[in-house]
Amino acid sequence: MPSPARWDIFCQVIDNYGDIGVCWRLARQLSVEHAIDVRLWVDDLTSLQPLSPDVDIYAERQRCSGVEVCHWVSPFSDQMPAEVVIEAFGCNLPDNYLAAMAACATKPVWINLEYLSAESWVEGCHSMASPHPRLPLTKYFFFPGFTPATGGLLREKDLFSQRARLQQHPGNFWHALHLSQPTANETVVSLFCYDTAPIAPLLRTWEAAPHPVRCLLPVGKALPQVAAHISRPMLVPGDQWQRGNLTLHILPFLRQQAYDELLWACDVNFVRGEDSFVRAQWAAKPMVWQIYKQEEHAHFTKLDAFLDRYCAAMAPSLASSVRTFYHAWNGDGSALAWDSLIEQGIALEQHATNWATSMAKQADLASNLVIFCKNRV
Ligand code: TRH
Repeated sequence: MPSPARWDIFCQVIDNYGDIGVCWRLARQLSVEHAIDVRLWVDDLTSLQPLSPDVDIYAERQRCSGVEVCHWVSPFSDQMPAEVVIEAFGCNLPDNYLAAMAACATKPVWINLEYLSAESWVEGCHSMASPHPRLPLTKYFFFPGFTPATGGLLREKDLFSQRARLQQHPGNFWHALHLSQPTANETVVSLFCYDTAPIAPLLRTWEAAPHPVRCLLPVGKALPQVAAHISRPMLVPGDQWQRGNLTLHILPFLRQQAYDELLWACDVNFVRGEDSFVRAQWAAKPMVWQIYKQEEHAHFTKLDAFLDRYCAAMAPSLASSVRTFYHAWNGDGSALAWDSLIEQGIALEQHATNWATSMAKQADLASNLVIFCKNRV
């Protein structure tokens, strides 16, 4: 049985960049690596444009990076459904599209792509079927995850070779950002976080750090707090500031591939949400994750589920430093023990490499999806 060649991905942007970040990455990979004809239906083109500046926010339909990007508007025009339909993160498909799916002689494979979690229940729910209550359609739940019993993680085929190329010759990267190449005694950190993070305590910690810290901050939610901390009315890309051992550089929001390069070029990456969190793991560098907040502190269970997996193979003192730092960063920042983390930098970096290598032994999410759908046609 040949693999289905036409896929529709539906993405509703709830907030921030994670929903579209995941869908855009998946769409491109399906097109480039699996020769699939992908239509990406997105309800908010302005969220996609920063990740991919060639996107025209006014175009109803356009081709970008091999993907047909379609503006998902309401009412939704009648469309011939694709062979595979991905509903990202439980966004509801338009009624007329669903009816058209039900009317197909060969029913499309219908997938609900879920959010990433390291919790163990994910394995039991991955690939579960849910028949539609009225229509002759079945939806399958597809869970990304960290074990072979899940859908895996998004990872492009040539990711590690691209990473190695940049790390061997980082000069062009720094030059493109109009920054000098870091010196050996500097710790270069990228910072991507929500405005709920204890940003001021972290900046104070770095100001008082025993070694120089160069913090690279792409514009975003953290900016007002950083500006307040350094008593500036506002900050824009290109701005630079220095106090104690901290030097801060404000970067523009980078297109998605360039953000990967930033992660590869830094010594430590502060990431958030879902997609940057996964990319930091593939960067194989020490990282700190700010999890997306959920009601009733449900995100702490998710955070600990990840830490349990991530820290399992660490020496106890390193595991304890990592856990303490993650909890402080996701809490009030009162125990941001940067020095103790960085003192174990070599072990932390080795661990990050081992983790990326072991995760990459599993099939990637796009390949898993392709096989899953092929088996259900
Ligand atoms: O933006 P996020 O916080 O996204 C989300 C959403 O809030 C979503 O609703 C929530 O459920 C989910 O998190 C868990 O973080 P995330 O997932 O890391 O997405 C950010 C994207 O932005 C990612 O694809 C990387 C990209 N990015 C760039 O392309 N350039 C940049 O300069 C930066 C800082 C990020």
